[in-house]
Amino acid sequence: MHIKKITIRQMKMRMKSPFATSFGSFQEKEFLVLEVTDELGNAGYGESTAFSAPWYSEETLQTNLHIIRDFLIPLVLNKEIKHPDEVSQIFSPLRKNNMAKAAVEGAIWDLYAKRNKLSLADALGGTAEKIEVGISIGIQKSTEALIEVVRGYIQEGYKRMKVKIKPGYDVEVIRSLREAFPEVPLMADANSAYTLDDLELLKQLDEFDLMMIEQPLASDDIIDHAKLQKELKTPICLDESILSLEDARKAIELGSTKIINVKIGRVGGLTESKKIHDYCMEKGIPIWCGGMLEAGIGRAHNVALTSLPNFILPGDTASSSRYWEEDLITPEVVAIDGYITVPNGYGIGYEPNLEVMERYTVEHFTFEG
Ligand code: OSB
Ligand code: MG
Repeated sequence: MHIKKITIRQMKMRMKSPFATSFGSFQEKEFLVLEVTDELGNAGYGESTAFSAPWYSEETLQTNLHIIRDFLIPLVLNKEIKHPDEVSQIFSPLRKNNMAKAAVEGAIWDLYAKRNKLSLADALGGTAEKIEVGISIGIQKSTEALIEVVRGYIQEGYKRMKVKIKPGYDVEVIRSLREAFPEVPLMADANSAYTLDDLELLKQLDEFDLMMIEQPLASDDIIDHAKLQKELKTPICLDESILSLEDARKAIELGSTKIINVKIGRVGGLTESKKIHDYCMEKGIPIWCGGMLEAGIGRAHNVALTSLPNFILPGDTASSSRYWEEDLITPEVVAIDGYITVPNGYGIGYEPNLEVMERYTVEHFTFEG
């Protein structure tokens, strides 16, 4: 396929309520949507998962805009690409900037699937017809408020509850939740808020039968996580620390992680996600698909990826309505009783709603060969 035209849309959408983590709280979501067009007029879509500030990783909307415009687009525009697996190879001389790379690569995967009349899930080798999803719950004003929020999501049927923790909002909060819901599949995500100095505190979480604790220690660490895992019964799941298949291999070999949260943006795209998937499947490491508060295009990519067989644990991709009054795709993503049906239309299988998209677009940038 010949890449004829690429459009970047800078988007701004307000979430229904603020999302709070150990690194901060926000409600305005700014992100990029990419549209890549081939010589036949097919269009593929990708979403950058970088936030407006470098809270979660060093990438931001502005660094993504810079890297995509000045480095990535020139490498693919007017080029002939046979298969999207080539894209990560083409981008490999450029270090990191994984979310920027994933946004472009994701649009090319969607384009490839549409051109070949395949669903993105089929193009990736996915097999599941529906996927199990859980929900990620930000830090709440009080434990009572959190219990009520969790109760609501259990009633909606979500398959597991993930709650954010931070120092001062951890053991007692989890204890109260466990008392209120003795059976619910429960896990905690610390987003790197602790160090090994907190070992005694983290060990106390072992009594609550958590499915896992996500990224308790530094965002670039795998050494201390290995030390911590030796002291904990609760499995550690790495998120921020895993940027590639090589990172996954090293963390698994060291014993730093027993489960991996795969985020397409964080690892640099769908091809790398698939490699991590295949490696973990071979090693018996369960994985699940994380979320970055995506709008519809990004959610659609997560749904397609999650249809691969080693996505054993429920992911973080909930209904569009979890964050958005209206989403950018038709139909919206809907979880019913904790399941999302993997669409079988071509490409991502959801139609971008250009009228809605236009309303939330702050700026467009178009590149034509
Ligand atoms: O650590 O998984 C995370 C949101 C923003 C940044 C980091 C994370 C999260 C979530 C929410 O947990 C996942 C979602 O609902 O998209
Ligand atoms: Mg996380």
